[in-house]
Amino acid sequence: MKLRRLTAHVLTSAAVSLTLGTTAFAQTKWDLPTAYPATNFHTENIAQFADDVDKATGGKLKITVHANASLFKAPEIKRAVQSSQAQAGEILLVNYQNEAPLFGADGLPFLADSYDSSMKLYQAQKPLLQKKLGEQGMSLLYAVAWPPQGIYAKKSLASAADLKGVKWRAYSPATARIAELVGAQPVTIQASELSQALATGVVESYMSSGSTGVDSKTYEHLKFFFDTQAWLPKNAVIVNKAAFEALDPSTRQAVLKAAADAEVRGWAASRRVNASSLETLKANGMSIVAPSPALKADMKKVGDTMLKEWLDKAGPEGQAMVDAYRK
Ligand code: PCA
Repeated sequence: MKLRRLTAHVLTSAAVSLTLGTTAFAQTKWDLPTAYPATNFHTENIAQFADDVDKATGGKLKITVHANASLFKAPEIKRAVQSSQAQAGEILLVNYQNEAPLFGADGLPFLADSYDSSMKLYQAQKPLLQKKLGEQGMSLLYAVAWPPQGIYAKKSLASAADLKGVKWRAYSPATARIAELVGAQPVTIQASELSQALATGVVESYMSSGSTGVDSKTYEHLKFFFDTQAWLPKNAVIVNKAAFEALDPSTRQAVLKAAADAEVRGWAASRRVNASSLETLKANGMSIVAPSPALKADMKKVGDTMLKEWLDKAGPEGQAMVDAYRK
């Protein structure tokens, strides 16, 4: 019995070698779950990354991208990669702030509120992210910022007082904290469930990018976008370290090269999508409004409170990171 199975195995391997014309060919397959729709610029960028890896390795590493939280829900993706249920994955870093404050550094209102400052913050955050993920058996391949975050609302907002009692969608601990600070009612809903929540009236307001407003067709339910440009949270593509180290050196190199390219391409795409998505919202009847000085001042105060709270939790390491960023 044993011998027969072995013979069958040898025959199959031989057949594979013959078909492929090489004895050294071994194909590796990875799953890469993401939480955002296939048409989102992050996901399109990841699809290109997977394609680049496929081409550069001559098909030796095939990465299947699972969009729109179809394989794992957004908050579960990091754990899935850590536990090898998926070899790689895309996570929204700020979702993991309760695990380590470091992950929430790019979710603090007005700490880094432009593409340039956000890239600078990323450079200060990156060594710490690598260290933390490394301790957890993972590695950061690349990260890309979402467009700047503004406030979606049903009615015009003169100041933050107009958000009192409003049903507010949060996607992270920080966006839930904002609700508390302005007196709104937070409910945590990930992007893949946002359209539904808007349609059923569970959500009347939220902060996010123009990109997510377009993905979720928010213009069908809410009429205003206050372009506060408050922060630019990042999606990070991470990999299970053991899975990465199991690759041969040239495949590893191809992954790193494709990741570096994806990072550059992703930041450029984010800037473009920031402009185009606001146009799309407008074309669909939304008012894109510059926040009033009062609303701006209120949100700035929220940001100051949250930075203070964050620094209290993040300790000397967090302070050093903020100092490095502000230098
Ligand atoms: N879109 C994601 C996170 C940040 C963003 O711009 C969301 O709203 O879920």
